[in-house]
Amino acid sequence: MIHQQLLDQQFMQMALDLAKQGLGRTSPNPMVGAVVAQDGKAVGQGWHQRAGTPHAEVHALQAAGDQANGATLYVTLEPCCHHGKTPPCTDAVIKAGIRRVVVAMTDPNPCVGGGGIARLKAAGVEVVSGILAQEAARLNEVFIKWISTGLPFAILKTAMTLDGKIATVSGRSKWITGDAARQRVHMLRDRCDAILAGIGTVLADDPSLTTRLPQGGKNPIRIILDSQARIPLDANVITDVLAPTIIVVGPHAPAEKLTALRSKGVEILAVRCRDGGLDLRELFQTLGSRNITSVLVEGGAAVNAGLIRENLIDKVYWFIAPKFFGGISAPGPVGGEGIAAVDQAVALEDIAVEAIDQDLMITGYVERR
Ligand code: AOF
Ligand code: ZN
Repeated sequence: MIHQQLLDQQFMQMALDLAKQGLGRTSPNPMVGAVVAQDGKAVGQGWHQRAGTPHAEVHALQAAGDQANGATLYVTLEPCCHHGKTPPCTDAVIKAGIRRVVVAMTDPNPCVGGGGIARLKAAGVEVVSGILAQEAARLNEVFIKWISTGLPFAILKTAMTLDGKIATVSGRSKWITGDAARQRVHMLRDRCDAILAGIGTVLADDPSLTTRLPQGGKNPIRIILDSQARIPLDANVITDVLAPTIIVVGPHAPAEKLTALRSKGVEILAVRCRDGGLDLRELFQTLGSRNITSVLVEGGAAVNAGLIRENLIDKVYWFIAPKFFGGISAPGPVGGEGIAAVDQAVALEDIAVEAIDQDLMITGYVERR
């Protein structure tokens, strides 16, 4: 029995490692890995490579061929039982003669939601669920948030000096952290569907917000919060056409400017205003409904504060460089009005700290209250 459990964990770990090969490429689908095992040996492996293509189970079953008959299938997410862009995996599993299915977690997609497991059991397949469930949920934190709330999973990234500044008193910020830390940010950009910044950042830095890694990478959709449409027509995010750009404006943005922006090929997304700023929740709902499952926020102090206040941030990547900028008026990473009482603080959990050359990277999840 113990032996069986260890074996199950081992194969599930293999399936999780396979799933990770899809990192940043499966949106809006989850990353899924699968292993077909016969007599304690892996005879077929697969992972979901991108949305619209076969699911992990199908690849693994194909690789196993006849050896799938009577075998155990390990899969990091419950096999689907619905007709989406591809047919139900449960049918393929049953047809291949799989005798036992081990899943890490049920599929939070309401189209599936336990139905896949039920379907397998009804067909006489033995099903074990919950092996390495935590690891599987962490791997698909983006998919789980998006499919169950309709909102994108938002990662707030900031780089500050040891004295808590994201720019000098004259507004300069290139660069705060070193090369290796900045490369980590490009890895994040590569796997997020979208990147979001405020107009203040665009006016100050004219960033391109693209992914620059030695091996290339995928550029996220660029989203600029610009309620008055102040963005210059020659800003990099408008002229470089390296990725789609969406300018988010309020109801009072000047119509002529919007026409000029549209003629440059960027999309204008108008949202309501609330509490003196753009309605960020409405924006996030719209992004989610367009299959944007993850957003990397590289905002300035105001954007960061607004998203934190609206409880829209899920995870943070906080880079700290061992230097001081000083200056009372030099900005910190989170602006806004702040809070009065210490017990109102937005807290983080599951903290990890990593040293990257001379810089520190702190990651954590926003504690839901
Ligand atoms: C699996 N294995 O490898 C994946 C699954 O449109 P479709 O047909 O690709 O279905 C997408 C949904 O299927 C997705 O939202 C999730 O619920 C499930 N994804 N399921 O069993 C896979 N990628
Ligand atoms: Zn499937």
